[in-house]
Amino acid sequence: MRPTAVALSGCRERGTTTLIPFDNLSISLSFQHIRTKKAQAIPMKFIDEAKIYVKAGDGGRGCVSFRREKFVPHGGPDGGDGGHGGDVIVRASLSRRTLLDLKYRQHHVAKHGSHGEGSKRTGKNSEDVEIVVPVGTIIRDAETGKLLIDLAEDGASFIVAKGGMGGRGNARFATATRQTPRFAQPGIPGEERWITLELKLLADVGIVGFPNVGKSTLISCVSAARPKIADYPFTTLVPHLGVVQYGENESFVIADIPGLIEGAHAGMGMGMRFLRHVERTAVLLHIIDISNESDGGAWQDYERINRELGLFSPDMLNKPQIVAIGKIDLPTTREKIKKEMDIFGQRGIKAFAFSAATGEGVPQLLREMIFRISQKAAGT
Ligand SMILES: Nc1nc2c(ncn2[C@@H]2O[C@H](COP(=O)(O)OP(=O)(O)OP(=O)(O)O)[C@@H](O)[C@H]2O)c(=O)[nH]1
Ligand SMILES: [Mg+2]
Repeated sequence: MRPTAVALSGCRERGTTTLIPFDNLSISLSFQHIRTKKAQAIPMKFIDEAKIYVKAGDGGRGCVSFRREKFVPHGGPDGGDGGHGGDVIVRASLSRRTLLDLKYRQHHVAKHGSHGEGSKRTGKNSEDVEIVVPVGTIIRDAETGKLLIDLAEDGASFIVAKGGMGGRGNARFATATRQTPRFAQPGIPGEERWITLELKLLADVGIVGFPNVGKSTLISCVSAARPKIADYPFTTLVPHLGVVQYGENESFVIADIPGLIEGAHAGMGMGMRFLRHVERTAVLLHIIDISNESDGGAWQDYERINRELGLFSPDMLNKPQIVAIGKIDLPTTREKIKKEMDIFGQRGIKAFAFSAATGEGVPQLLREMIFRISQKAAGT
């Protein structure tokens, strides 16, 4: 097969472009200078939980009316029906990234249907109220905790409060034996409830690891995502998604979340709050940094992070996990890399080695991610 040139979007400004053979694909990677300065941009507030009140509109009242016209005897009942109350609908859209809007606007109330009128005029139906949320939002009834819907696709929508039907007017109740009904139906009240919304980002690969290991550097090298990168822990404070493009028109989504530390399950560091964003990924990419002399070794780090993952949810440990030791451009890492990788090998785990700074090992890592995603999709 003819090699295909693949531009991995994102490798950034002032970078040099290199072509790296990737089996029968060649991936064009541009390697940026690793940024050590503090990023200037202030990230948008990332809100991934919200509780809101929704109330649909009541149906309009049916009308009691009788036709009264000059020279028209026996006019009869002509009260029209009430209009429908508006629904409250939640719709998922790729245009939203967080639930921030809902943090500031808690009440979402649709209008009531108009009342019916004489001359059999039906009341006007009210418009629905639409709440737009990011794709990956899960909605529950706040009182019972019951799952209402998982809006996992762009454009998916769900009625969280159904508008009431309009009441029937007296014209509807006329029969041969009851020619002058002096009653009509009231409108049905619209549904109301409190709901909770929880965002769980949808990505194929989720990056986990201790702070400062180079998670954000990798995602910014292989995708257009631009998380803050700096030489101190907890640089990343909110999750970031990046789209990695490969092949003709194929892509997968990779998520960078804030670093974990030992005791995260008990709230240490950033805690486990953001782990839910990699809960639904097909594959975990576990990045380990051994460049620090004082560290206890890659295996120890690997076990510590996995312990935290398991404490968050045992399911996390059932996910395919790719182990990758980063920063192999650094002499301290180079010295130890073979020994460290052997330790994984002896335990039956294939560890990868890469440098997001020079690009060494990145294509192999990407190939493994693509392979594991496809394996998961095929259910193997
Ligand atoms: N030499 C070298 N340095 C790297 C490499 N990858 C990342 N770094 C540096 O390591 C530091 C941490 O990188 P980040 O990408 O911010 O690490 P992180 O894992 O996202 O950190 P947190 O967001 O704090 O969890 C930065 O100073 C990077 O420049 C690499 O491959 N080689
Ligand atoms: Mg980071």
